[in-house]
Amino acid sequence: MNHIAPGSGAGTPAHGGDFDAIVVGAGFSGMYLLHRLRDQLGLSVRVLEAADGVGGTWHWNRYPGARCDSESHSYCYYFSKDLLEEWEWSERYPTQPEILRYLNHVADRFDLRRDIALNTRVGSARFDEAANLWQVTTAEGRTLSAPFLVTAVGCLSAANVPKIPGLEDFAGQWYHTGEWPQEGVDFTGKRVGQIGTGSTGIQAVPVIAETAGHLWVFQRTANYSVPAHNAPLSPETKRWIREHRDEIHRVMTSNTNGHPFNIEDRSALEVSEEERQRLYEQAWAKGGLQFRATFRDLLTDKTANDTASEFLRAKIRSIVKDPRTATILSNIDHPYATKRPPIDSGYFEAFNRDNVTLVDLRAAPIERITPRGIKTKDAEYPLDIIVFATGFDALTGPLLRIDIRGRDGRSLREAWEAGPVNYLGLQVPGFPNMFTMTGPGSPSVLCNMPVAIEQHANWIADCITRMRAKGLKRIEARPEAAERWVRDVNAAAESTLLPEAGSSWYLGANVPGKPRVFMPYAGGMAHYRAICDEVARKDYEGFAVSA
Ligand code: N01
Repeated sequence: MNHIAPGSGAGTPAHGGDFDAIVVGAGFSGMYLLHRLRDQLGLSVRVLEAADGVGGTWHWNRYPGARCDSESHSYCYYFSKDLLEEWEWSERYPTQPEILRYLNHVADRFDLRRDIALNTRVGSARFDEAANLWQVTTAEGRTLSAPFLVTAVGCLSAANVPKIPGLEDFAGQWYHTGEWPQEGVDFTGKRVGQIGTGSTGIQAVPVIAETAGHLWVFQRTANYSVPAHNAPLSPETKRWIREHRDEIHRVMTSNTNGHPFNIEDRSALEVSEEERQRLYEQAWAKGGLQFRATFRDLLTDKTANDTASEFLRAKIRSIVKDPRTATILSNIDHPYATKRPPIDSGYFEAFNRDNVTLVDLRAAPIERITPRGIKTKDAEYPLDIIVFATGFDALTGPLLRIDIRGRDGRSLREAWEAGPVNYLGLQVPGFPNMFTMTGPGSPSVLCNMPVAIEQHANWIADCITRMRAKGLKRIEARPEAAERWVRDVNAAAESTLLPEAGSSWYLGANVPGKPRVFMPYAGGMAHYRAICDEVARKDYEGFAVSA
């Protein structure tokens, strides 16, 4: 079946476009939005997906050790009770293959595939003002149209391969973790160099080390990590989760970060040193992202944060046996959790293996890649495989690699030259009827993603429903509302310690030339949800809605 063909099963819509809505991306966001718009609103929808399968992030990120940092019972859709009942997660933190199986199950269960065009990369999208239609053109040059365009392109989907001179001459193989080959990579006995020690690199190191002949980890910025303590879910835990679903969902949708735990309402500075250490030890033993919920002020008070940062540095020094390696790993230049905090399964322990060596790029930066390997200021490391765990052009990257043009042909790239101007992270002035799911200006990556995704999809679907009920055809963020929102996004970030991590991808600092703007909304998911609901209740205040 030609999934790209207009109007399959729905007839030609009255507005003259091929579909009522075009959605870009078939990950968590695009799939749920398709279900909402098609099955609950009765719209004709086409989802365009560059990959040869559904799953978005989880289709591409197949690197060794890839698993989610959100606990499995919270990293899933909650919109369908039946779906919740019939799917059982096997481990505390789900692996990439298990999440991908889940998303494929969702695609089948809700019969989504018939409206998803795979292997279809969107090259450009242009708003035709006279027709009130988005004209979306694929990389192969086919054009489809619809009054509504929704980008569900993910926050971390544009791989960032640093431009290190000489890569093209490297005689071995190289891979970026976010574009991992489906057939996998055999590291057995190989000399492997991994660049990058973010969440991804920290997951990959212990697994690559198991089979590699030798693994050199090239570290530019040292990072904190808390053990995941991953384990199979026991029958009792599974039962507990089943019996407490409503409560879990209530917690996830009423707190700051969308996780199934609340931040403790106590300051790190109001307890004794002994009590603080006891609480940190307890949190360390429990493991996971919950560590940062030990005290309410870890992200707002530097002195409070110092207590956590120092606890974690001491843990690194206690795990890593070689004192020099321990020093380099624990010499961390930013407060804990101001960069996305990783969780791990044996990361620091891996440096106690004979076949793992840490390379300190602060002391001797990479100069170039040679045909044989990586050359730093001090030495050349001969390698068979280079793994780039170097992150993404986050949040704006996936949108800007599409040539999106709004009214008067103005490009999104131009509109965002100084940073991602938007209103509620949902719309950009000058780009009518285009919604951005979990993009800059929304809690997105600061939240457990499925929670942020369901909130955005529901808000967008409700908005379209109300517009149709009133015979309204166009919605566009007002420039002054966007200006205010950008100020609010900046103020929210500045009321935390988050901007203190100078090289963070939250700030776009990891991509040379990218404007330095704190991109996600740090005011908390529950607060953000309340703002979005209030805007809708006030007849979409801040948007120009017209017939
Ligand atoms: O990417 P990152 P990531 N030379 O940008 C280094 C999500 N995620 O893929 O810090 C040398 O965090 C860079 O060094 P520095 C999660 O939200 C989720 O690890 O820039 N090094 C850094 O060490 C996460 O935050 C899960 O100095 C270079 C690393 O590469 C986000 O994805 C799992 C370099 C990049 O770290 C991104 O994580 C994994 C260069 N030229 C990831 N360029 C879940 O569990 C970059 N680096 C859901």
